[in-house]
Amino acid sequence: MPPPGRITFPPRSADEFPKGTLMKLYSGPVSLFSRKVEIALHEKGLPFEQILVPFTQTNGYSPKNPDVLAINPKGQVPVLVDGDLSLYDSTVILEYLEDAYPEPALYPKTPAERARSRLFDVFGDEIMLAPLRFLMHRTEPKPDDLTGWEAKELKAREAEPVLAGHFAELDRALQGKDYLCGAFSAADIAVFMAVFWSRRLGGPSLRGYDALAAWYARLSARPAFAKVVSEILAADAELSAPVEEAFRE
Ligand SMILES: N[C@@H](CCC(=O)N[C@@H](CS)C(=O)NCC(=O)O)C(=O)O
Repeated sequence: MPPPGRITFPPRSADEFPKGTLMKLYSGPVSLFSRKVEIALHEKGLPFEQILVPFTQTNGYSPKNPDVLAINPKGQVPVLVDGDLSLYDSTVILEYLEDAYPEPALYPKTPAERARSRLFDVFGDEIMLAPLRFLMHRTEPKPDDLTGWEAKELKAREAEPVLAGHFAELDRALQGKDYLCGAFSAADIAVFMAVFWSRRLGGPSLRGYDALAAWYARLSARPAFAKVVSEILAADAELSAPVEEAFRE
């Protein structure tokens, strides 16, 4: 086992896991929540079998994978199968991974710090997701009749300053810090995904948010993040419409 906090990438060999005990992750090629779990698995050095469910920008997650439907009443990915345990919801999965495979730790040690880390998870997954949803049409093919598209763009333009406000809050939280909750933690994974998704969808620039930009670069350089980001960008090149202001400077 590596010492706590150490990056264990590339993952431990699948041979270390007896036949049939390798975890399975049902994931989506451009699923924010599935990719969040993949980063956690890579950070923990845990090998897994990745099962990418069908997804297109025109039909979404259809047809649904039958295993996902059987395990998750919401029919959503990510779904993790570890032995006889089947789980859904990225946050539940991250907390299980921490309990079952504690090293390297992805949550702080004290109850207060652990709770703060979980609040950042909510901030990324729910608070930032609310305005982000208004940008999601941008990876879909533009229809011939642009009326509906233009209406969505009006909403997106209203959501962008909300996201910029969240960037400002994060920038304040990161003043003088390398990570959101002391050492690197699950908080950084969840919030990174929301910031990355915002940039991927042509959301606000990081200019002027120096602490946030430095944190974003610091995480992007971690092998686990770099691997997952490159997989998402490769999936976008195949599946998604190009977004005009993606990753704007
Ligand atoms: N709160 C859930 C959200 C999962 C979620 O929204 N998954 C999306 C992909 S990112 C999905 O499967 N959508 C298909 C659907 O809702 O039918 C989590 O954290 O796992």
